This record gives sequence, structure tokens and C-alpha cells, in this order.
Amino acid sequence: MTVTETHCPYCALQCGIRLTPEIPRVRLEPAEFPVNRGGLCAKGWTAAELLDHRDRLLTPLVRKDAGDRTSPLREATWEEALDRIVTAIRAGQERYGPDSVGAFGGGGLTNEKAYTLGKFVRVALRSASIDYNGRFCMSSAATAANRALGVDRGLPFPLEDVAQARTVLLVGANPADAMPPSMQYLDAGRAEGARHIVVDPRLTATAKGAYRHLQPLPGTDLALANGLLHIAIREALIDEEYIRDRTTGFDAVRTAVNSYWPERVERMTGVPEAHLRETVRLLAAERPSMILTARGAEQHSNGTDTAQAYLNLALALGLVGRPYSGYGTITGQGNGQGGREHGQKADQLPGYRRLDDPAARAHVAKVWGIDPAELPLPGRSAYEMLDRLGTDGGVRVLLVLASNIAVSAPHANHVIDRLRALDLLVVSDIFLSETAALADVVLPTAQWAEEEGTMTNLEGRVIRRRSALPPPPEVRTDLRFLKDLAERLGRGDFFSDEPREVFDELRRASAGGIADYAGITYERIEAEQGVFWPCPAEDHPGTPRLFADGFPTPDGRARFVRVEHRDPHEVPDKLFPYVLTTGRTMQQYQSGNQTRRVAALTVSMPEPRVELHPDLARRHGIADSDMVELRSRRGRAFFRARLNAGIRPDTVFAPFHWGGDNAVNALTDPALDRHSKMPAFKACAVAISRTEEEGTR
Ligand SMILES: Nc1nc2c(c(=O)[nH]1)N[C@H]1C(S)=C(S)[C@@H](COP(=O)(O)OP(=O)(O)OC[C@H]3O[C@@H](n4cnc5c(=O)[nH]c(N)nc54)[C@H](O)[C@@H]3O)O[C@H]1N2
Ligand SMILES: Nc1nc2c(c(=O)[nH]1)N[C@H]1C(S)=C(S)[C@@H](COP(=O)(O)OP(=O)(O)OC[C@H]3O[C@@H](n4cnc5c(=O)[nH]c(N)nc54)[C@H](O)[C@@H]3O)O[C@H]1N2
Ligand code: SF4
Ligand SMILES: [Mo]
Repeated sequence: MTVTETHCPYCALQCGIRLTPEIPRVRLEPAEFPVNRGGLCAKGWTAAELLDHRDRLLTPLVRKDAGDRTSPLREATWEEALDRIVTAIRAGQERYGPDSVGAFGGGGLTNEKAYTLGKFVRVALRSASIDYNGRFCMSSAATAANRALGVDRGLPFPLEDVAQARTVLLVGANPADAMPPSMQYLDAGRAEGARHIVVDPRLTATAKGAYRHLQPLPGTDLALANGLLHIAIREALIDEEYIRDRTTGFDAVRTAVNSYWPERVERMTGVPEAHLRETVRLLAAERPSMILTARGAEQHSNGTDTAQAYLNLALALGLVGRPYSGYGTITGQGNGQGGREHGQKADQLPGYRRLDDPAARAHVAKVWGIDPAELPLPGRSAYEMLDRLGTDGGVRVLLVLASNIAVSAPHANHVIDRLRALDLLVVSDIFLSETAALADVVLPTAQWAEEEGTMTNLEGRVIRRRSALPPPPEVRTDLRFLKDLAERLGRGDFFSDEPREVFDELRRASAGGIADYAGITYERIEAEQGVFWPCPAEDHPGTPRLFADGFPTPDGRARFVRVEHRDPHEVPDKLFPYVLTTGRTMQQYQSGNQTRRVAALTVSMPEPRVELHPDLARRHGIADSDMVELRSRRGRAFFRARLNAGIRPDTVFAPFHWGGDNAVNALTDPALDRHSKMPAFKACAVAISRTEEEGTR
């Protein structure tokens, strides 16, 4: 019996699992990997169910009548599917120029695939049009970390360090539902008396076990952070020596936070002054301490500045680079970290290099064997690209790999309209997602247990995804599909569909960059249970902990950045009197295209529920389990009510794992953060009412 040690297909924790061949397919068990240590959540336990699921796409699909999207999808050969794609690419580029063909990628793709997709768009399509769903995920925290620390590695320390911290401030993070096995580290700390302060408008499972729950109005986390720093300065809790020796720019921040006095911050956020003072005192005195943010703080039209405000606080307290201390963002998707390093971002080349940096262009062009002048310039960010699909100057032919944007993009009905306006939509997926259902060509792709490659987890640990079984006969990996397509475009020689070969090229392309993988090999990953980047040489041990000796900025110092509170782009008014915030439930994953097909998960979480405070519900005559209609300026959606005394009475919460009438993204605000281009998923204005309409599912 060959046992395959690999990792869960879903979130960034990348729990280790073991697959053993068994009739009908495989047996899945948790492995003793350093991150999960034998733990798995319900999604991981049931992941193998999808390998031979009856809904699985097993052949390419094309429209019965090419060019008519109202005609049904029918099975096709790869030849026919690729021909249709190539014909549309040629026609589009001839008529509208190279940038009219583009790609939308995903943070679930292996490093090899994300790298190849970025290269494919620049080298085979010679187009600037590529971005990916990570823009909707941790782009705000990434932008802030790059500004402050010169590098964006979600956690700059192994997850196990969290157990050693005496104080942890968790801002807009709910790991108890989003990464259940990670709770063993939080729980270990709590058992030793660590104080955890959870900042969330809802009393979550994470908040319930914490020392303190702060319940701000959504979108006021920046004011909260500036308020905490204000108190730290007033009470002489800041680390003057650290600020002097290891940072620049503090004076401007000191001036900026001057006006965030506690009474004012209490009014802005709703968090009592006493809790503000207690939080700073714990962070400063009960060390080591950590500040961790996740999507609750970051997915706002001021998300970058919000993450920045927490970085400012962490730096002022002298936490960053000290043992079991510092700032981190909890990355979300399986390869959310690696997926943001190797070039599927509009402005990026492999190794976290910048596409507009001449030295970076020269280095990568050399590895790719092209003239640097051939490389396009940076393109548009995810929502900016989607917003212009099918318009003058916009993308006309779009390839979507590993994202279900018809469900997960903000202002989803508009995005669906734009997808319909394309000349050709190509979607590669495992199942017919809501996005694939709109496509002209659908391509079936291999699943996690059928492919080789690497993923980089939330700690910056590069790990291996291993194949336990072959994909079904007519199913190809995304690497193979991209190579096949490149061949037809006359650029096949530049591409490989052999993961190891791609990884070796990625290592060379990333060498000398910020995310340097040069010293990482498949063999080392296996022998060392993952290797932490940066790892510039094969005899380099890798870097589990960053910043002990300095920061990768030109002067080696971390940078303070002055940031000010701004109201969310859309605030409640008479017509839309409540704040809608959105997020996750434990049993479902993302757009739900995978987990909604797993029987055990759907039984325990069959439909989305909107969480309402009982007082708010009463005011609208809503009882638990009633159907509720939510309306925003952009659309409406239906949810069954769940009364929850632990949520703010002015705020409602709904998950985004469903489409159609239950799509919360029909409501969300696509206002973008001006630095990261992150949409305001976590705050828009809505009206609520009880309804007899059920909506479809
Ligand atoms: N079960 C499950 N697990 C997942 C995923 C999944 O879809 N399902 N997705 C994975 C991915 S890609 C990601 S990015 C991570 C996300 O992981 P998290 O960021 O932990 O998850 P969210 O539920 O999006 O948001 C966290 C919390 O933010 C709160 N919140 C909302 N608005 C605000 C606000 O304005 N301020 C503050 N302070 N808090 C606010 C919400 O109430 C929520 O409890 O999870 C990963 N893990
Ligand atoms: N309202 C609201 N909206 C949100 C969020 C929120 O908190 N609130 N969170 C945002 C965040 S953080 C994220 S990360 C996004 C996620 O949203 P999406 O990008 O839609 O994420 P998934 O549902 O994981 O989509 C991945 C798709 O790729 C398929 N797939 C899986 N593996 C592969 C592969 O290897 N190759 C190919 N070709 N396909 C594959 C899956 O079946 C699935 O259909 O949603 C964002 N949208
Ligand atoms: S926590 Fe994430 S990686 Fe671990 S089993 Fe659950 S979904 Fe998979
Ligand atoms: Mo995410």
C-alpha cells in the first residue's frame, strides 16, 4: 500500500493529511504535520469525497452553437475546446490589441500554476491583463506590510509561536471557524493564562473563549488602533529605544494619533474607554505580545491604512522582530501566500518583484528567455478589470482559473453582467461553478490529490502537494492546459507541464527577490517538513522567523506610516439603516463550489443565515428562522434569520458561500481601497425586512 503524505485542499493552514488507496478511492486521515499536529476540521475530513463526486467535470464543455451563450453546453474534445479559445484570442487581439485577452487566477493554485499563469499572460499572450482573487483577500495587509516592513509574509513566525505569547490582540479574525486546528495554539496559550483580546462586531467562537471581546462598529478598526497608540504614548508605554534604533517616521504618527483621545475613540468605535486602556496595558506589559489581523479589519475601503495602524502600534510597542511577538496577518486560501508572490498579480513578477522595476524585468526576462522590452507594463487590479469586461479598452476574452467570481466578487450582479458581455469566457474548474455556468468553454481540471506541486502556507512554509492517484482520463492539469494553449499560440517552447521543472524555473526567477525560493527543493521540503522563505541557497536553513536583525528596507529600518480614520465608503442612512458585514461559517468554504457538494457539510450548514440581534429582529417582526430580505443600493438577497444576542444591534452578518438569490455579494459595495484595490466586503448599508419569499438556492 502506498501512503501519500499531502495537504488539505482548502485553507492556508494546509493541514497535513495522509491518503491510503482503498476501494472505491482513498482513505483520508490527518497527519502529524507541524501545523495541524493530527487535527483537521470538518472540511478537511471530507475533502476526498469530491475526488469522485458525480458532479465532477470529466470532459471539456463548449456551447452547442459557438458564439451563442444561450445555447446549451455540450461535451467536447480538448482539440475543439482549445481551437475555440485560440480562435477567440487571435480575433480579439487582432481587433482590440494584446491586452484585450486576460486571465483571472486564484490563491488556491499551486506555486507552479500561479507562476505559469503569470508567465503565460505575459509571454504567450503578451498581455498586461492579469489579476487574481487574492486582491479580494489579504491585499490590504500585504500592502501595509510592504510599506512598513519591506516584505509581506503573512505570519513572520511559525504558528506555534502564538502559544507562547502572553497577550494576543486578534482584530477581525475568527480562526475558531476559519482554521479550527489552529486553535490548539491559542488554547495552549489561554491554558497558560495568556490574555486574548478579540476585536469583532460579533461574539464569535474565537471571542467566546478569549479574555476580552471588543465589539466595534464595522469599519472603525483604524480609529481603534490609533486610539490604542494614543494611550500608549500618553501612558509612556511605547518603546522609545526600539523606535529610535529600528524605525523611521514615528513623529508624524505621534502627531496624527494626538487627536484620537479615548473618549472620542469610544464614540467612534463603541468600545469602552476602560477596555481600550486595558488592551494597551496588556500589550505593553504582559509580554511577549502579538497583534494579528484578518479579513474583518482588512476588507474595507480603508483596509490598507487599517492594517497600517496596527503595524504602527506593534512597532511603537517594540514588538516586531522580538521572540514570540510581532504583527501578522492570517492568510486565507490554500496557497494565498505563494499565490501572491510569483506573478499572477497585475503589477508583479516572480519572487515578489515589481513589474515596473527595470532590474526585475531584466532578471525575469533572462530566466524566461525573452527581451525585457517584450514584457507588458502593470495591468488593472481584479475588480477594475472585472468592472470593464467587454467594454472599450477592457478585456474581451477572459480565462478564469480557480475562482468563482460570479459568487465571490463584490457587486456580483454587475460582475455577472460584465462576464456576459465578454466575447469569450473560459473557465477551468473541477465542478460547474456559477462562473463556469456562464462560460463559452469549460475545462475540467485535476484536483489536489491528483497533482504534484508546492503550496506556501500562512507561515511562509513552502510545502509539497503530492499526487495519490491519476486524474480521470480526459481531465488535464492547469499546467498542461496552459502549455497546450501556448503551443497553439506559437509559444509552447517557453512552457513546461512538469511541476518539478516549473518549480526549478520559479526558483531561478525568484532568486534575489524578496520571496526568494532559490534554495528550496522538493527533496528539502520533504526532509524538513517544509522550508520557510526567504531561502536563497541550498545550504541556507530557510527563515522561520523574520526581522530579528533588521528589516528588508533600504535602510534596514521599519517605517511608520501616518494614517487617519475615514468613514466606510457607504454608511447607514434612512433608506439603508444598518451595516452589513460578511464572512465565513465553519462548514462552508469560499464560494461554496466545492463544499456545497459535500453531503456532511451541507447537512450541518444547508443554507446561509443572516445573524441579527434579537432587538433588531423584534423591531422588524422577525423571529428566528423567518425568511429575511436584505436590500442594498446594488441588489437584494434572501436569508433565513438566526437571532444572535452576541452581535451589535446596528450590524447584520451574512456568509458569502452561496450564489443566486442567496448571494450576499449582490449587496456588497465595490468601493476600492486606494492602495490595495480591496473592495469593501465588510461594510455596506442595508435595509432588512421579513418576507414570505424563499429565494432559490
Ligand atoms: N470555514 C472556512 N474557513 C476558511 C474560509 C472559508 O471560506 N470557510 N476561507 C479562508 C480564507 S480565503 C480566508 S481569507 C480566511 C478568513 O478568515 P477570517 O478573516 O477569520 O474570516 P471572516 O469570517 O471573513 O472574518 C473574520 C471576522 O471579521 C469580523 N468582522 C466583520 N467586519 C468587521 C470589522 O469591520 N471589524 C472587525 N474587527 N471585524 C469584523 C466578522 O464578524 C468575522 O467574525 O478564512 C479561511 N478559512
Ligand atoms: N462578501 C464577501 N465576499 C468575499 C469575501 C468575504 O469575506 N465576503 N472574501 C473574499 C476572499 S478572502 C476570497 S479568498 C475570495 C474567494 O472566492 P473564490 O475566488 O470564488 O474562491 P473559491 O470558491 O475557493 O473558488 C475557487 C474555484 O476554483 C476551483 N478550484 C479549486 N482548485 C482548483 C485548481 O487547482 N484549478 C482550477 N482551475 N480550479 C480550482 C474550485 O472548485 C472553485 O470553483 O472571496 C472573496 N469574497
Ligand atoms: S483548517 Fe483548513 S487546511 Fe485544515 S483541515 Fe480545515 S480547511 Fe483544511
Ligand atoms: Mo481569502
